[in-house]
Amino acid sequence: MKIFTFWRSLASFRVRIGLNLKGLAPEQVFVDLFKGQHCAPAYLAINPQGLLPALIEGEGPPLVQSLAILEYLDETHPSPPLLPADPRGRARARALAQIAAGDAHSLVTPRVRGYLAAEFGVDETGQTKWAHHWLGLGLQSIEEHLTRESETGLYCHGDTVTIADISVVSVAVGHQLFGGALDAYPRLAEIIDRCFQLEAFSAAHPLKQPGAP
Ligand SMILES: N[C@@H](CCC(=O)N[C@@H](CS)C(=O)NCC(=O)O)C(=O)O
Repeated sequence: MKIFTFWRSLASFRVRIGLNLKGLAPEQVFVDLFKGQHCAPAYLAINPQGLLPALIEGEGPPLVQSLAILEYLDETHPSPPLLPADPRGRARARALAQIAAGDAHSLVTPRVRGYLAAEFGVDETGQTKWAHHWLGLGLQSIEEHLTRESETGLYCHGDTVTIADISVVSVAVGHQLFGGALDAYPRLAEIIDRCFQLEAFSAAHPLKQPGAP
């Protein structure tokens, strides 16, 4: 198994957590987003979308999209499960994961910020403001779900880690990397702290990866 990853990639961070939880340690290939290596033909041959991460395992095309990869890992390595046992629970965990990974994270990736700069002249301060806005909106809606819904437990859904925690942690850390704080989201912050008590989460943190400042 081989993962294409980069320290600053939040989507790769999600997959690193999943791999750690499953006790898997694939070979890592580092693709430097800051040097544009994800746009080079060698990486586009792996993932035509030019986004990290990608996972190669066995036969078939590389696996892409962090949430799809996490679900693949969960199906192929069922213990510990990353999804609740019941359909309603799975829908809730997936929804929280998508608010974070889809609706929030997707709006602050390098290609989006690069387009804002190139097409609309948005400087770094403006880009950071943009990131705080969209990540903050995502975190705020997750906080509302966590506080209103009795399904929230020690973690985002019940008392065991699910893909919801993995996704929410990735976006909360992304917010911090943009200089944001989590004080406005106390329930979420408490769950993030609990997650980072687990080695699978703490070892996967972007700032602990090779190449991180
Ligand atoms: N929805 C995708 C997002 C993938 C993604 O945007 N990856 C970022 C790094 S976190 C990337 O490679 N960005 C390159 C760019 O924006 O140019 C996933 O969850 O895998």
